[in-house]
Amino acid sequence: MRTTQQPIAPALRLSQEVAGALAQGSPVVALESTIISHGLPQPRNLEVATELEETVRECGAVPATIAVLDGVACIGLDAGELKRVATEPGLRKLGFRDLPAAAALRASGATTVSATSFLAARAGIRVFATGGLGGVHRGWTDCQDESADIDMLSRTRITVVCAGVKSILDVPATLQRLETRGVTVAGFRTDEFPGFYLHTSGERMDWRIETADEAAAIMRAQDALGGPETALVVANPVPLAEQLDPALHDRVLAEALAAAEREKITGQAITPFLLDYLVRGTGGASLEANLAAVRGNTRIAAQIAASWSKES
Ligand code: PSU
Ligand code: MN
Repeated sequence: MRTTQQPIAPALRLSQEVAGALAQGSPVVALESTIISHGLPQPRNLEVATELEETVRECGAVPATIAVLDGVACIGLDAGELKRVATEPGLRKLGFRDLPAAAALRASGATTVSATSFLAARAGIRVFATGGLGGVHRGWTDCQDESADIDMLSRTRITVVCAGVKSILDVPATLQRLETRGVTVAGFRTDEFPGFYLHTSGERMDWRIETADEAAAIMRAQDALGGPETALVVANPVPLAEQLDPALHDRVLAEALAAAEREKITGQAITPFLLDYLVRGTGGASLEANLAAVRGNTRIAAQIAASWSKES
C-alpha cells in the first residue's frame, strides 16, 4: 500500500490526517466533490458534505473528500476548503481528462467519480463512496454520451459503493458496458441493481453479498488474481421506506428529459441539469432520496474500508 513515505506526485496534496491514516494502514474512505458542487442545492450541499465526513468518522474511518483547489489535487479537505467546494461560484466539474489542464492552469474544480477514483487510487485509498455512478445516457444512438466514470472504473483498482447508476441514464445499457469493460458488480443485500432514487431499477445482478467482509474478500481476490486493474462496484440500494415515489419519479424524469432536449442541454451540463430538475419537480423529495442513498453508501464504504484495513 502507498504511504506518505513513498514519493507522491507533487500535484497531489494529502491532508495530514489522511496521510497519517494511510501510513498506519487505518481505514480511509474517499468522497467525491461533484455531488457537493453540482449535484446538490445550496446551502444543503455544505451540510451534507460535513455530515458525510462525520458519518465516516462515526464508523471508525477517516474521510478523504477530494477536489482540485488552485491546481492542486487535494486528498482530504479542511472545513474552509469544503466550504469553497460547496459555495465557490463557477467551480468547475472535473472528470479525469480535465485533471492535467486544471493542474497546469491552476484551476479549481470538483471531481467526478472518474477523477475521484483516479486520485484516490493514486493516493493509496481503496474505498470510495458516492451517490450514483455516471453511465450511458438515454438516446446514445444519437449522441454518444457515456460517462467517463465507466472507462475509469475499468482501469482503476478501487471499490466504489453507490446506489447503482443515476436513473436519468439508460440503466440496462450502462450495465452492459460495465460487463464489457470488466468491472465487477455486486449487490449489497440485493439481487436487483438499485435505481439511485429508487430501491430497484428492475435489472438483475449476477452477484450478491451480505457483508462488508465479503466485499473485502472480493477485493483481495481481485489483487490475488492479477490482470487488469478493474474496480469493484458495490451496489447498495436506498431503503424502500426512503425511496422516491416511483410514479412521481417517472413522471418528473420524463418532463426533465423533455426539457433538456428542448433547451439543448448536452455534455457535462446534462447530469446537473436533470438532477436539479428532479429536485424542483418533486418538491425536494428526490433530494431526500438522493441523500438517503449517499448516507447509506457512506456507512457501507466505511465498513468495507475497516474490513479491508484489518485483513490486508
Ligand atoms: N452521485 C450523485 N450526484 C452527482 C454525482 C454522483 O448522487 O452529482 C456526479 C458524480 O460526480 C458522477 C457525475 O461522476 O455525477 C457524472 O457526470 P457525467 O454524467 O457528466 O459523467
Ligand atoms: Mn457525459
